Amino acid sequence: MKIAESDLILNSDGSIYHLNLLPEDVADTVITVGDPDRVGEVSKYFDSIDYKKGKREFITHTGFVGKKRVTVLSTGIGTDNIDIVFNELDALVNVDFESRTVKTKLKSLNIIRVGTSGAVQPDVPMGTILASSYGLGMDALMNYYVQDLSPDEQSLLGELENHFSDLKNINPYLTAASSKLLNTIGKNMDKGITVTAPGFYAPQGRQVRAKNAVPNFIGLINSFKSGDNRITNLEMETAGIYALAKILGHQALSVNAILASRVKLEFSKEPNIIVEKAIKMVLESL
Ligand code: R1P
Repeated sequence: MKIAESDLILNSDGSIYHLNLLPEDVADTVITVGDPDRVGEVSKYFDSIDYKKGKREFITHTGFVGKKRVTVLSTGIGTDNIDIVFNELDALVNVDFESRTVKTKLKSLNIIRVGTSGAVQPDVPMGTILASSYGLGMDALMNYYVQDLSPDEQSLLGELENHFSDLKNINPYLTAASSKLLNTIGKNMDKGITVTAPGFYAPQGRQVRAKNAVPNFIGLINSFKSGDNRITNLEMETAGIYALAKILGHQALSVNAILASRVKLEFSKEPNIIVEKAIKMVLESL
């Protein structure tokens, strides 16, 4: 079936609408970062950079780490941006732009987020590099897609829904990490469920001036326990990344540089050093 020009928008040079990339610009291994300035912090470790492209907050560098071709791309903040980045990345590799049809042989990308995050457990200190075993979305993105859960995801989500039943008008969604990437890149990292919030302040339990509708949000999320599963950290992209990657047939892992302890009420004095550590751990494990 032909995909409409209004549904898959291409620029006049044939590149995809927001990412501004051509199909040949995407490597099979993609590192996503939130901050556009972090793209160069990753690609400075590349052995060579083939090109740099970008539009809006979506900056891309593609090059080589040893013999492996790697793309690093910034997503900006939030799952609304993840919707754009993941649909466009997938179209770049799995849609024939000439015929506007889905290719018969689909490609599965390895996608690794290197992002920042706050810990919600007292025994996860600042400086930890944590791989998300699951992404639990508190945002609305997955109300718009059909998701097919594994029995394991279904059962854990049921327990989480019970735990969060007092939260009104929130329809949480859950997706597991790629077990392949969790057991390789995430092998020597701490692990836990990552909560993806639809904002930075009250949606993550922060109180500045506006009054919070959910009292003791951090206590609510860090008190969930099911076997070895507990919620370890909060950020704004992982659940959307895991859910869309799975729907589209890609492997995804979210690696979190823990910059804050939300229980000890502290923020790191050396955030760049922690992010650097996460970048190096990921690049060395590719
Ligand atoms: C908020 O400051 C941003 O930082 C975290 C959150 O997920 C959100 O995007 O990740 P990044 O540092 O990767 O952007």
